[in-house]
Amino acid sequence: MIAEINECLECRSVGIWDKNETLERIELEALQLERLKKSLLQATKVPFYQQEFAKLNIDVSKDINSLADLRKLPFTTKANMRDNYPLGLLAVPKSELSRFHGSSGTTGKPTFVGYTKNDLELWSDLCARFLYSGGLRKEHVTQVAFGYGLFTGGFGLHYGIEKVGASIIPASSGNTKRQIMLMQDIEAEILICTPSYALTIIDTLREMNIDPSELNLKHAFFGGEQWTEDMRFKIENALNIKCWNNYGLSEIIGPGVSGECEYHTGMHIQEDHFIVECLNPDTLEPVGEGETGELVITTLTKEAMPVVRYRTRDLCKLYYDKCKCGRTTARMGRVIGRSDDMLIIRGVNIFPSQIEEALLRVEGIAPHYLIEVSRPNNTDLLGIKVEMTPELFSDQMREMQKLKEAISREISSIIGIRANIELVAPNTLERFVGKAQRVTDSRNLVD
Ligand code: DLL
Repeated sequence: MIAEINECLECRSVGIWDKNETLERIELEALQLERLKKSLLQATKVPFYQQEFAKLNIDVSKDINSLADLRKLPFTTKANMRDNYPLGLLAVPKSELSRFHGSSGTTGKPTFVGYTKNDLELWSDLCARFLYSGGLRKEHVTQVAFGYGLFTGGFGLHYGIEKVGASIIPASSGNTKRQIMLMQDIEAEILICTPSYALTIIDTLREMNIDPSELNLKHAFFGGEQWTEDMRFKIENALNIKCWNNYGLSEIIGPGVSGECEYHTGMHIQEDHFIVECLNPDTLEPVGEGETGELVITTLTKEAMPVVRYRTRDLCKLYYDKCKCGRTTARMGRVIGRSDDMLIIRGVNIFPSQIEEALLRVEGIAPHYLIEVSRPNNTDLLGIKVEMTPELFSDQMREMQKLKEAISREISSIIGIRANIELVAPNTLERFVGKAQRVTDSRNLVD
C-alpha cells in the first residue's frame, strides 16, 4: 500500500509540496473513500480491530460505502493502545518494520508505534509538506533541537528536512549553550523545537550576553505542545524571526498531521492521508465548523499501524473555507487544550492556554509561569507563579502590587475567576528542553 507522492513542479513554484494539497473537495473525498476502504482492510489484520468490528457487526468490505459510513466505526483510545502494549496493534509482522517510536509515557509506560519502510517514506513527505509551506528551501541550514530518540519530533523533522533537501544540524535537545554555539558558528537559519525550548534559548542568549541579532536565524517551526498567539508574538519579537506551528501525535504518525502556511490561518491538515472529525467529547456528535471539539483522526495510508477514529483528546476548531495559499485542505486552529488537562476550578472549566493568553498580555511579565491548583479547606484555589522580566523586577512594593493587580484583572477577564498571583524573580522557575510542564494539581481528584 504505497501512497503515491505527487511531486508537481507547478505547485512547487507557488510553495506547495504536493498536488494533493490542492484537490477539489469532491476529488479529495473520492480519494479518501478509496483509501479508507483499503486502510480498513489493513486494519482487519489487527486482532483488536477484528474484535471491535465484530462487536458492532460491521463487515468493512461491505458496510463502508461512503465517508459518512465512517461514523459506524468504533473509536480507538489511548487505553486501547495501552491494553495492547507493546505492539499488539501492528497490522504487519514485526519483521516488516523499519523503526519504532513511542509517546513520552509521562503516565506509565510509553505507547510504542511501528513504521514500515513505506510508512517512513510517507512520514518524511508529510513533514516536507509543512516545512515547505512555511518557507523551508534547499539552501537553508536548519537546527533540529528536538530530542532524537523514541520521541517522534527529532527523527520525524530530520527526514522531512532531508526530503526538502536542506542541510541539518542534528543538535537534539538540551545543552543550550552548545546549541547557541552551533547556531552562531554554522549560522543556522531555521530552528526546530518546542516553543518552550525557544524560550529557554532566549533566556540563555541573554545570560550569555548575546544579542539575538548576531544569530542568522530567520524562521522557526514549533510543535509538540500547546502555545498561544501571544507566545508566538513574544518569540518572534525576541529573536526577530517568523514562527510556524505544526501538529501531530505519535499514535497517528508523529509530526506531519498538519502545519501552517504563510497566511497563518490555522494548520492545514494532510487530508489525503488522514480523515479528521471534530466531535463533542461528551456526546461524540460532530460539532459545527468553527466550533470547538475533540479531534478524532483516522489514518488512510499507514501500513504498520492503521488507526481507526483515534480520540486525540486535543480540543480545537476546524475550518473548511479556502485559504489564500491555494491549498484546499481543512485547517485546524490552535489546540486550545486537551479534554484531559482541563482544570475545573470552583466549577469553572479552565484551560492552561487561557491563563497563558492572559499573562502574556501584561507588560513586564516573562513568559514563564507555573499554575498551582490546590484545595485547602475544601475550596479550590488557583495559584499562579509568574516570573518577572529583569527590566521590571523591582523591590518597590507599590510597583509589584500594581503588576499583580494588572495580572489578576487580565486573568479574571479571560477565565472569570480570581487567582492568587505570586511574582517571582527572573530565572527562578524551571526551564524546559522539550515539552513544558506548567501545571501542578494537588487536589487528588478522582474521576
Ligand atoms: O508531540 C509529535 C510532534 C513532535 C508534533 C514535534 C509536532 C512537532 P506526542 O509526543 O505523541 O507527539 O504528543 C502528541 O502533543 O496530542 C498534542 O496534545 C500535543 N501537540 C503536538 N503538537 C502540538 C501543537 C508529538 N502544535 C500531543 N499544538 C498531541 C498543541 C500539540 N499541541
